[in-house]
Amino acid sequence: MVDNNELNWFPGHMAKSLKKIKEVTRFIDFWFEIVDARAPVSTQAAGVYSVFKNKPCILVLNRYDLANKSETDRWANYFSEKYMYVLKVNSKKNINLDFLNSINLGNKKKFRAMVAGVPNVGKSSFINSICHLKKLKVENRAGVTRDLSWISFKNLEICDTPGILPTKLHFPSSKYISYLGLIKSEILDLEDLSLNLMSDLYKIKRNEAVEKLSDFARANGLVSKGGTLDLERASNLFIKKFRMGNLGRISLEVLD
Ligand SMILES: Nc1nc2c(ncn2[C@@H]2O[C@H](COP(=O)(O)OP(=O)(O)OP(=O)(O)O)[C@@H](O)[C@H]2O)c(=O)[nH]1
Ligand SMILES: [Mg+2]
Repeated sequence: MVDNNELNWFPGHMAKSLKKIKEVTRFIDFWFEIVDARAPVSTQAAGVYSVFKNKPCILVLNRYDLANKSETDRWANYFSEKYMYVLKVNSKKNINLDFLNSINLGNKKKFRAMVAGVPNVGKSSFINSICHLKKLKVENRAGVTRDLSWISFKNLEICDTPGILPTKLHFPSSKYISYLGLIKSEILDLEDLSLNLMSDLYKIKRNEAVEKLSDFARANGLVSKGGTLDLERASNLFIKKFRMGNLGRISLEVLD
């Protein structure tokens, strides 16, 4: 539900998955925390932190291809003190596992790792890309992976997990998670979301955003037979363009 800038989407499968993740953590050597490079703080998997206790963590700044380059470099530098390793990746392309050689993981011959993060952030894509296969189901909507599943590749056994959100998302994380499509779209008012997104991206007031959305509808031929502008379709298209990077490489969260 959307309420005073707070979002609440914690369906039963998330609670169940969190329990299962907790049961498996003692078997793993380290975990990958996947965040969206465009809002790396708001997309941290706050809800799952505690279950990993003190397990070493590699932070994955995913969708680097959609985020501002220099802002992401600054974030990587910022996080490098807090994490065992920080990766900037585009999980739609294959990723070389050589980075593991530069991390001190002890003398084990095989490692077990787990991937965790909020829904739709690219967890399954990341595993597919480091294992150079397309085994795990990937789709552009929140809630695709519903259970834990293990994949073996070289000296790594890696576990994919369903996306988990905190039980309550507060502002501004709720806003960024919505902009990025990391929550079930059915609970969002997309017209309102597109106007807020326009206000934020172009630093304009709400009434100016309403004008801009109308201009956008006109420019994209989104006019109904009677001649009225189809603002619903315009909102959907604007949000889609932003999420796919068609408006450029944009970071929502930047370091001061
Ligand atoms: N441009 C771009 N798209 C990505 C990247 N990583 C993932 N995607 C896309 O993001 C969408 C979601 O990817 P998934 O791997 O299914 O995300 P997930 O975190 O496993 O999602 P759930 O299982 O629903 O929690 C898909 O359309 C992917 O193609 C990336 O680095 N760059
Ligand atoms: Mg998945």
